[in-house]
Amino acid sequence: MLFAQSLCVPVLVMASSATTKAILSEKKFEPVSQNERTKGVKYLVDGTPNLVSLPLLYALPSPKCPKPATDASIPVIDLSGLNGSDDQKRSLTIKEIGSACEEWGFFQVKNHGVKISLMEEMVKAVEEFFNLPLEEKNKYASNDVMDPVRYGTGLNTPAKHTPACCKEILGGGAISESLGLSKDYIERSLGQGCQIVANNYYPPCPEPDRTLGISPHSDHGGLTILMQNDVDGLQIKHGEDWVAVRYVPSTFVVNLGDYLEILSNGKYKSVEHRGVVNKEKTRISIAVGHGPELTATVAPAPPLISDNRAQFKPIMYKDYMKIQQSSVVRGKTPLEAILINGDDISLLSKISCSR
Ligand SMILES: O=C(O)CCC(=O)C(=O)O
Repeated sequence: MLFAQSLCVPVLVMASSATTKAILSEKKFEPVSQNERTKGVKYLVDGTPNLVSLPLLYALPSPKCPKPATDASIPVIDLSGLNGSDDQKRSLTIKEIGSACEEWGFFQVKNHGVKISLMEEMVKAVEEFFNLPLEEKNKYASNDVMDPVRYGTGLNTPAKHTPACCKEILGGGAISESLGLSKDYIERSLGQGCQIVANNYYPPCPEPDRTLGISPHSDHGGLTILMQNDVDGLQIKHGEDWVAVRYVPSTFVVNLGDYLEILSNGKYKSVEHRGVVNKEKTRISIAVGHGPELTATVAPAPPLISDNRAQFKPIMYKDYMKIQQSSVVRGKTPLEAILINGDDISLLSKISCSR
């Protein structure tokens, strides 16, 4: 089973910014203290049946509030084209994946081989977890990035192994081949691999336009595979626009992380994305990130460096993850920090290198 062996990292995410520039509506809401905040937004929403305004702690300054997203469709790719003996179909599918990686950094996959009933059970299990009493969930509370199971606000944790669906796309060689690399290049570079499962729960929000479920960020790993309940909320950066990714039943959303942007020497993009919330429905998403071993060196693949022009400095994956996971560093700043011609290399000096 694809996700059964994954270590589960329950994550309760709401706006990660605690900015206090906001106007409250007529019903004055009690200010939420940092201590209350650690109980999470579900606790807040469950305990306040008539919540009509957003607590200040969660409100973003207006330039950061989400504007309506552009409606465009990211490619939906039929993975059945990678199986079987039809070489033409296979190379067409690889081409489609390559174009999606280059143009969008995101795509959706259908006919991925994972049972729909299993996907539904996963979402249900996450919902059941979040419906547990706070004391139960708090047994998993931790701020240590390396803990195998963690519950809290905006967390990620590594575990070994690269499951089947990811192997189908990575190990099946489609992305390696689309880059002109040998079929097993990326799989070999991942070694034993490192997997992170983030289970996100976004309760309904009385003022969705004044906050975000999850702030803009790119992922640090190779590929992230995301499933969700039938509630929209994911948005991705495309050029200057935020584009809404519409829920397509039975599909996974796949996106490239920084590791693949670096390995491809910038040809493929690890695209910023964010989660918006809505007034009516709870949204659940399960993001499974796959990266290399923690001690792997992340660097452009030598066959993709022409004229000695590597775009990124090599860095140990573990160290990269540490910067990326820092709560103050958002968006694509961590990747920019290792750009060879980038302006800001100051972040690198802040990394405590564990070699
Ligand atoms: O909920 C989503 O759609 C996005 C989740 C995400 O980006 C993450 O967990 O890192």
